[in-house]
Amino acid sequence: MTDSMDNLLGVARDIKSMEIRGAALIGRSAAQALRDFALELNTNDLNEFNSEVSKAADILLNTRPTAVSLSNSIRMVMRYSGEDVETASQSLVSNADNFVERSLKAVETIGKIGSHRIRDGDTILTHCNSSVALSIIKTTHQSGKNIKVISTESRPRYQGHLTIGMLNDWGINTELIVDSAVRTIINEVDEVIVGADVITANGSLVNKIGTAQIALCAHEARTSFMVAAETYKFSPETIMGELVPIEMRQEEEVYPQISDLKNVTVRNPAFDVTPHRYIDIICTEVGAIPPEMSYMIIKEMQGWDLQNR
Ligand code: RI2
Repeated sequence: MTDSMDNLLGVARDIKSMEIRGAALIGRSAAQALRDFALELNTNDLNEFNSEVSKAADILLNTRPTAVSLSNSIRMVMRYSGEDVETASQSLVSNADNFVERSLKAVETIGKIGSHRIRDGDTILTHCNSSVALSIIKTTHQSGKNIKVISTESRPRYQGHLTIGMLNDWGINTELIVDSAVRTIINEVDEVIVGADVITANGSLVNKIGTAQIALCAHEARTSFMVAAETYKFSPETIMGELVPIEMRQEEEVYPQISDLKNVTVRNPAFDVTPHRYIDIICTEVGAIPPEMSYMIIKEMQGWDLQNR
């Protein structure tokens, strides 16, 4: 196997095992892996270049089925063109670099936009470990507002532990709770802020398992529910009526000794769906929008052309 394929398979493995995780980082890592793969390809034959690159794209696409950041990032990188290998490769590299730059800038912009909605003295509840939701929280803290964050553990992978480590390093007053304590504490919360793996055409949210229960609690308690999502987290496929596949992960993530129990199985969906009516606002890099505007974001930001599918 060539070195370039070896490196790409390494990134694909890390995405699958969640060494590389978080929807934004998954998208950027896939774009960079495809870029490096193309640069290392040793061929002057454009047909061979195209076929190798598209094989590599498929390998990356098959790592995690839910996160649309992965397919959107790969789609953007694969819109390269060129008369020969050199120009095709340059075009692909520039697409990948643009995606990474656009993603990093979007995370920063969403941090600023979202922070305007948070008041001095607010308590924020967050779930899992979303770099984009945390960008809002960090920006708010840096703007001098005094905030407190409550973070769930986010079983079974405990991404909440990553979140509290980051909040601690930024000097933010933080409290950790078990996932099932959300209803107990919801009346102390001013706003829930979560990230997104996918936003559908009707404005519903696919995010870490447990998000939908939190949204239901927030709705009942009249607590504001904000989603932090770059425009490449919106799913063009859902305009065509496609359902978002929910990744089912291994039983052992939930109960390592499951093989000892012959009559028991574990169901381990990684994500759930929060209906749009429980979402107050989605903070994107092009502004804070009501979920009902998601269709427009898909049409305008991603140049989605229904005729050319
Ligand atoms: P950012 C994560 O998925 C979580 O569901 C998180 O809310 C979402 O990605 C977005 O993360 P996983 O990779 O893109 O932990 O905001 O399964 O960093």
